[in-house]
Amino acid sequence: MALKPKLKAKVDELFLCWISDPIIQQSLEENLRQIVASEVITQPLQSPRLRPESPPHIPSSHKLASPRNNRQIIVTNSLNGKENKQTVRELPVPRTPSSVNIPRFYFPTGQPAARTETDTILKRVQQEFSKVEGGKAYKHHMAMISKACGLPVYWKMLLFRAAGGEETKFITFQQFSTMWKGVVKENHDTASRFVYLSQCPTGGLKQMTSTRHYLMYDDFKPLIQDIIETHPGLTFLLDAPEFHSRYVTTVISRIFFCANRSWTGKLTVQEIRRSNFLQIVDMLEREEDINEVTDFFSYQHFYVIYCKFWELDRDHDLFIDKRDLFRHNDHALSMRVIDRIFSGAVTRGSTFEQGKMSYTEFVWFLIAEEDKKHPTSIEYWFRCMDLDGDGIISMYEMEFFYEEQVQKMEALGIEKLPFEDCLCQMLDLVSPKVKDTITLQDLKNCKMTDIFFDTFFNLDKFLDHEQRDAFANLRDPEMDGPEPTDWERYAADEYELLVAEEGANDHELEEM
Ligand SMILES: [Ca+2]
Ligand SMILES: [Ca+2]
Repeated sequence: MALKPKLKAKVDELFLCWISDPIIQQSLEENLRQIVASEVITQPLQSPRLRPESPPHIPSSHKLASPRNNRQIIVTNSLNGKENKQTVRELPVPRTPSSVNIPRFYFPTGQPAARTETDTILKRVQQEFSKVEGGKAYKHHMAMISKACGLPVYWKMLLFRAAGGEETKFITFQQFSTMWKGVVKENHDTASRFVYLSQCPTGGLKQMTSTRHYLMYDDFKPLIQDIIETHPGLTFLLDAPEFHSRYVTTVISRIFFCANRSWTGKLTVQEIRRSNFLQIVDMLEREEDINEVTDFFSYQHFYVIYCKFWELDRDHDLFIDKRDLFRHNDHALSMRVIDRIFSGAVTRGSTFEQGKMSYTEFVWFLIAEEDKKHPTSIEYWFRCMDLDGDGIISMYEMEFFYEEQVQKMEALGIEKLPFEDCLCQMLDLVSPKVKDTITLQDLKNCKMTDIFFDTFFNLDKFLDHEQRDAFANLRDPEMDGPEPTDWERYAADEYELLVAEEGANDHELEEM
């Protein structure tokens, strides 16, 4: 068979190498001499591979055990062809890090508790059930059962529903025990138990077909409705059921604004763990004045948000359009930024409706507008200003928004600052890592994002910042307590104004 060209070249090369070997040449010369002299060839040619200095071949009858193989191997005895079982000396396995016993350290649903903990809890709960008539616990018994579980009082509705109480109107210890064992089986910390319980269908855990590691808006409704119905600070709201769903929506929107840092509309166990939400739910049972709970639940905050929306939503269909929003705060916002808000830059998914802003979206808008230092607000306005979505606010984008501010200042006869000067001031304020381009991180590192954003789209506040004495707000944290956020300050001021307005209206009516 003809050799393939490449192979032939290799054989030629090897042959040349072999024939150039001085020992081979010497041997060949000697053999040639012997042939010519008709002598017996005494030194047959040897393959260089069989020269004594080459390592010996392993006899084919001896197979080496794999170093990883600790089993007995079968060695064939080449002499009699019989198989002999022979134990090959096991190679010692070096101690690798993987064989060291590292305790488990990643617990996405929390660290499992000892079995005895569940038994202790169930024993305590059983005692509570023994106190109620017929062993039947109704809604109003659930606070003490929640406490017996070592949980905050306002988890009571979640426990009641999960045990199937929504359908039967009461629960027994047996129902509770089955439910609780199901909860603690896979969920070992407070946040994961909260998420598990909150997504429970009306019929209870026994009807749950699949579980999620996140919560959606509606999952919070039973908890907040129960807070309306049982918190001492909200008793006055019981007589106004038409506002219940507005209050619920407001609280849920605020929870998502603060805690859903991924903007997905799915509040994960991790996000809940990182937020202060569960601590606030815990705090509710110790604070009778709901307005002191400024995170999420304050009635005054709800009142301000809802009144602000009501003023803009003239036909009261719970949606506002661009023109409505333009009227907010006496046309303080620029049309260009309003266009961006309505473009879907800050609301996406199934809730987005072209040209319309829902009440939920308004809650986000108002908090972002009044608290421009909050991380979610910074992201909100960054999304609005990053027109091309490339992750940076460029000079072009800043100029685009500033243009409208200049037009407004001209119309009002106010002395305007040229864009170049404004740009210098803003770059000084933010001091971005890379010259002339502002990233989201740059803004998050900056302590004065309110000034930055107001410069580009809220003329009233921009002029306010210009005139404000930098030292006017200096305060003594030891004397005045923790500083309220911009949002808390705004909500408190607006609430007073709204109440004063209402008082004046009542007075007018009385005089008529
Ligand atoms: Ca409307
Ligand atoms: Ca951009």
